[in-house]
Amino acid sequence: MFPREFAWGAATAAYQIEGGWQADGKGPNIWDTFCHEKGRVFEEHNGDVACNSYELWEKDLECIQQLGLTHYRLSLSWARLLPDGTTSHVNQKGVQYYNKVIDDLLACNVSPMVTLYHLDLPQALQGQGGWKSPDIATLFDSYAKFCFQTFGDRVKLWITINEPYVCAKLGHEDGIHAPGLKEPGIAAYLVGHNMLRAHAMAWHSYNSFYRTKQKGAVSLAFNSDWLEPLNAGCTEDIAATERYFAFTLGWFAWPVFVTGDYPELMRSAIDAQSKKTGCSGSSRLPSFSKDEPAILGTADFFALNYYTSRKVKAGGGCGKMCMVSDQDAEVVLDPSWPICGVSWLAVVPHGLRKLLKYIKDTFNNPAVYITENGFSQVGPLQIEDVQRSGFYKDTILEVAKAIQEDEVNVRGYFAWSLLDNFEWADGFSVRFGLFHVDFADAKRSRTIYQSGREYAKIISKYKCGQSKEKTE
Ligand code: GBH
Repeated sequence: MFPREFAWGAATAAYQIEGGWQADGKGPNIWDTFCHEKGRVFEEHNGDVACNSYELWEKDLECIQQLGLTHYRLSLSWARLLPDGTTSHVNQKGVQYYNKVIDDLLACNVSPMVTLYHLDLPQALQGQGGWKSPDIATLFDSYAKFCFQTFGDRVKLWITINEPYVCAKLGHEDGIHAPGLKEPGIAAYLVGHNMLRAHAMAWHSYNSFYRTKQKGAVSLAFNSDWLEPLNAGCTEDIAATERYFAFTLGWFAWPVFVTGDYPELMRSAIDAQSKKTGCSGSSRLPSFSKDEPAILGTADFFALNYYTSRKVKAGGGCGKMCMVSDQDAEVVLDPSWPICGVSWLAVVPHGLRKLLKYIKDTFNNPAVYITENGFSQVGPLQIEDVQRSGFYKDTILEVAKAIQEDEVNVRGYFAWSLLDNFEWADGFSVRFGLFHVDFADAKRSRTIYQSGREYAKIISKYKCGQSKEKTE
């Protein structure tokens, strides 16, 4: 049912779990700063301690083993390794921490997938303009080379940047993520552009200097919803859906997988809008320079974070869950797709299968890792989280169908998340873990949810292609 080498994983991110925000020479990052400002995050929560994985890594490893994972996706804290963001000073304590994590995983037969950047820019680099500054690309490239050099003998799966869309839009347009900028229609495009440049440089560095020896694979992780026109027969809704795809997944996946440049729909809309509103004739969407490393072909696999599905309706302007002002489409929630947990997450397992097929057809049948997928609980805590258990069962069945019936080349599935953790602007009020974490307890004790037991069952059933149907 699943290929023999299929990766069964769970994912986390440094700022969301580690804590130790000032431990052993770590530098501050933009989430440290953001959370310490009043009114940014739910009830002024912060990641100062979080799950305290910086001190409690061994507890995380026990959770990983209890689930029977073959892979674990973690992210590195840039400022823990390079406190001011540059390689002029390396924090050896940070190197030791990640060395131990990686070595412990391998000793337990678990392969690490390592993300270099999951929203936590060193504060010192934000002071120099952060992702809005073109210089960030070479700074990121140096950091990436440092990581390949230091950990690449053991890490074979790399994600450069997690969800450039989220960083660009939520951090620089909506201001609900760090660094909290609200510069609609301008900053997000600049940031997205520099993230693509940074990613491409890092991929080329790996390709030129490390690939032959280390034999790993490098990509970047896109977030995408599955999108359908509200009225299947309505041409305007169909066009609005295409625009919506272009302005979200296409914004980043098109340059990397299809043309080396932005989707035409995005380019033409932003160019036209820029002209109309002044901007001295130049487009708010930057152009790639021919003198820099090419963007096209800079992904060795397709990494997808999937959470939810949406119906799209034409011409509504922009709602809360919609892209930059240039996009012009309205998203509606289909009442048959229930919202559970957080307000943005309609639970639609079959949307994942459809999205996988769309990716196969649109991006030339790449190898795909589902690098995040999950569903949260809010409010009264349920350790016996029946609904979430069912969600994992249903979703993994959809992945199986995508592989078997649609012949999508899916290589792995990572549940978000191993642990309840710091859920960005929602603080600790939203729980995505397979393990419950008691944030009132100094020991941050971890307890498996029913959904965690369910996932462990699924893994043991399918691991190593040993499903009963196939082997007997
Ligand atoms: C992932 O993003 C992140 O990679 C991960 O760190 C995070 O913990 C996980 O999701 C769960 O949230 O509030 O209406 O503006 C998923 C993509 C895009 C989903 C932005 C939430 C916010 C919608 N996210 N979206 S709204």
